[in-house]
Amino acid sequence: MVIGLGASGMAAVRFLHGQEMQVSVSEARPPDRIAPHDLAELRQLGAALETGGHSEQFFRDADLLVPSPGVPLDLPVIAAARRRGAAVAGELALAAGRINAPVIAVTGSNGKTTVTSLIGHLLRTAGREVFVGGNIGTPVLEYIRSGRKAETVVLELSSFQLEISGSFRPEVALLLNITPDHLDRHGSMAAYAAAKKRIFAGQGAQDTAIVGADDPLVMAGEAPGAGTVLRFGFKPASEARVTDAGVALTGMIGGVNVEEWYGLETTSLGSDINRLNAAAAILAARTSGCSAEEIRPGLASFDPPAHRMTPVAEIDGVRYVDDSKGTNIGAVAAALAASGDRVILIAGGRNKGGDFDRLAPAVSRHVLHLVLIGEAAGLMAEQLGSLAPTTMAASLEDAVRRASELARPGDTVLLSPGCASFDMFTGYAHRGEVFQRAVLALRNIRQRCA
Ligand code: UMA
Repeated sequence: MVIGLGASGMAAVRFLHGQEMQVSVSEARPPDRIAPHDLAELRQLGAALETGGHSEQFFRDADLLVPSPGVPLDLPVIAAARRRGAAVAGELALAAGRINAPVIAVTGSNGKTTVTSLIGHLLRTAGREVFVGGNIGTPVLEYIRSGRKAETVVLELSSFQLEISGSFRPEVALLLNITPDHLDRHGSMAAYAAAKKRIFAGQGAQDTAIVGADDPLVMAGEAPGAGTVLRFGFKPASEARVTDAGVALTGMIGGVNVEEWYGLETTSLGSDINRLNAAAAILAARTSGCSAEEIRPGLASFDPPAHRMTPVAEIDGVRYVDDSKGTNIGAVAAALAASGDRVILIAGGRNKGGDFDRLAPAVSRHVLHLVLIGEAAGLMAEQLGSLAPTTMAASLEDAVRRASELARPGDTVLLSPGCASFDMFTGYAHRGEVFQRAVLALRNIRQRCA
């Protein structure tokens, strides 16, 4: 019983069908909101389909439930099926033991897309055949089904995927940081951190855990995994120590005693956050057998993913920065710290259970004006409105217009929402594109008027 018919659900249906299982699908959306080609494919595969909700009747004969990552595990139908002995396995549990190459898996509240893409890029630059997917791009089950043979599989993993990852075992597992996110789903920071740390659960003595040494929640509790632990961070004790200009590597890494320097000043990875991301990725690439000579050109040629502190334009001395991927409080705090002390912050969207109060120190220090959008605008105004003048905007385009009217030369207009996008957009990329279009339209108007 596959629950949810998104990217993950469709991949699971195809995979399970290929394993000669009898597959049913239960989906909350009504049929007129499901893509006709998905409905046609289900018919062709002979999969039974329930739409418009999940009923106990439809789940009655299911032996194995495969919830999509976005499906809450406390649904009554899941609890009832569990009570009568049905197993619950997410896409990683299904993939466990079936991936035909060593796996590097990356999780964390922030930076995981950059680190996953960077590891993929470093390995490719070193001449490896790599598959990059998971929470970004192609689901891991599609890779398995394709029959493709990569030399290394690099996966970005979310807490949702890790919560039901069974015996999934990455040879190299990275936990970058843990800051509040998805608390509406996990219920508490302890449960969220425990889900993240499941990335190490299947590891053995031969495997490697790479951890953000500056993050207290990452470092709390038992040593991660059963194998080698490598640390990255600003702390001197880290194997990958981040400095103002780059990353210094020291210690036993990938079975070799290493003392190396990676300069980042002339690369696109020069910011504090990206030097940390680079340190994590360098450790992963080095552990996987790439040499320093192979890694350095990859660092120099890397283009960071879109919508992550992406400069869009400078208009009349005001910088416009797109951080649409900043969907939680930790990401907004980091974006503000990297944006100076004269920021007009556009934030809001669908609240993921975050406590916006935690942004108070960063807002007091960096923000001149708050411009709020989306479902969470009211709550954000309540919790942060006393710290900076606040404007409510009707849409993202309206927010850009209002921010541009408030901004003076030297200011930064930063979109870093601290929320999911789904109340107004199809995803963070859509939100970022709308922001960029609004900024570029503004530039065209100003140029015509000049
Ligand atoms: N649905 C139900 N019942 C429910 C809830 C949802 O039927 O109770 C249905 C929805 O109507 C929809 C489907 O489930 O049709 C959506 O499933 P999904 O939310 O799991 O989305 P997918 O398209 O399958 O994508 C998922 C990940 N989505 C989430 O975790 C929310 C994708 O990560 C991932 O790329 C994909 O699987 C492949 O593994 C996206 C994401 O936003 C990028 N991730 C979060 C993040 O990065 O913060 C964790």
